[in-house]
Amino acid sequence: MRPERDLAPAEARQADPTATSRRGFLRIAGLAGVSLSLVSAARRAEADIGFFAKDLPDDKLTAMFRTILRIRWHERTMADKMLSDPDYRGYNHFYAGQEAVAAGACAALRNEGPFEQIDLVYSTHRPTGHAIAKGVDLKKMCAENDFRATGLNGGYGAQMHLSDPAVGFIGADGMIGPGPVLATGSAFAIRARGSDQVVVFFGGDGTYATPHFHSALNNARLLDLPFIYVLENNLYHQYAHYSFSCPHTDIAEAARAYGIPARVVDGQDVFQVYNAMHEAVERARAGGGPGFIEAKTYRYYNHWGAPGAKVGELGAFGYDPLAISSFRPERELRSWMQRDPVDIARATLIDWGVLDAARAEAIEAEVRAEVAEAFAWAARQPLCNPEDGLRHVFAEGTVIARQFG
Ligand SMILES: Cc1ncc(C[n+]2csc(CCOP(=O)(O)OP(=O)(O)O)c2C)c(N)n1
Repeated sequence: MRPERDLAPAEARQADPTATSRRGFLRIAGLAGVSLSLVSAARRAEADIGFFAKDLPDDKLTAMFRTILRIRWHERTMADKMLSDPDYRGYNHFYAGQEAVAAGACAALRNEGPFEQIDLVYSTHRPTGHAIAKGVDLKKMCAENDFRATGLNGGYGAQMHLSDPAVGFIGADGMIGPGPVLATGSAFAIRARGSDQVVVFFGGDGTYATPHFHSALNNARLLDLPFIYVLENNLYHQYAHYSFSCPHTDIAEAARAYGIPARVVDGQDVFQVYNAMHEAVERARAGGGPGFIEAKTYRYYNHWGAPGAKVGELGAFGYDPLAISSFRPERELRSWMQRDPVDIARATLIDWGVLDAARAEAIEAEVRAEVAEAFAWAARQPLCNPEDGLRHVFAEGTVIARQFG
């Protein structure tokens, strides 16, 4: 039996004592709504999605746990490097806290095989978790993030432009908006070719207020594309609560308005994410059109970089009314950390008899060693050549426009 878990961070339901302004009030109202919706949405999800994860073999379930850990230790190691190693060039929009979304969603995809058969993922400015879950080479990703010539993209792209088509990770994208339009175009091409691949776009709550969100969903439904929008609602876009730009408590409501089947899931529980994703992938692959999954989640670090973080510690804290790191109450962060995706996955697998505590600990030690080795390998690689930076930006040679050729 799965353990009964407290699905909502209790403190998130309490009023923020520092907030007296109208904006503060709106934020409290939004938080309260989100927490309540988290409870009801999670229960609804387990009740009617179908519980596909329970039928998976042990090694597949364990692989999801391992993916979460790989993302987590990549994040923590990178944060430590940024804070303590003056020779490290890498930067990150940290994904820690959201690991279960990438791990659960990508576990339901086809990730191995020829490019014409694997499922495709379009990512965001916060891509490292999606990349790891889709199966990019960890060493080459670490090298890319540190601008090394042997990195995934020759060291010219770094974190916000990671891409590895070999595993269907079409790539990160620093622009908020266009991603789902590109992904629906890709889904259109796939359907035109008669392939049964599906295309997934990961986007944040901040994508709701862009025209691309609505255009992509409209076209996906209109053309019944094999397209799945995984919306990671981590409550904030950059430094603003999503209630400032979205009238819905569940952004999934907007997808339903376009006629797209939409689920709201607890994004801290990898198996709930997997269940919803499995359902959407099966439907899209069979020609049943698009799907939308809103995963309620939270990020443990600041929007960008590691301000407020300390070496060896998870998360970024500190309340300074004048600093940009004060965009959210510290107690809110701490209450979300009590429902950590690593802890939830581990506890569930132990409860199901898939792992015991010793095996879970051994897996974590293996992952930590693997991540440490990836960063050490990357640090030994040659740097990319800054003079070549523009080489891959413009077409070289003569280009003849088709209509004149
Ligand atoms: C077109 C565009 N406008 C503004 C920005 C600056 N920007 C970077 S991240 C971000 C908010 C993203 O929020 P969300 O999609 O919720 O993702 P999160 O950062 O919360 O994971 C903004 C506005 C941008 N990258 N692109």
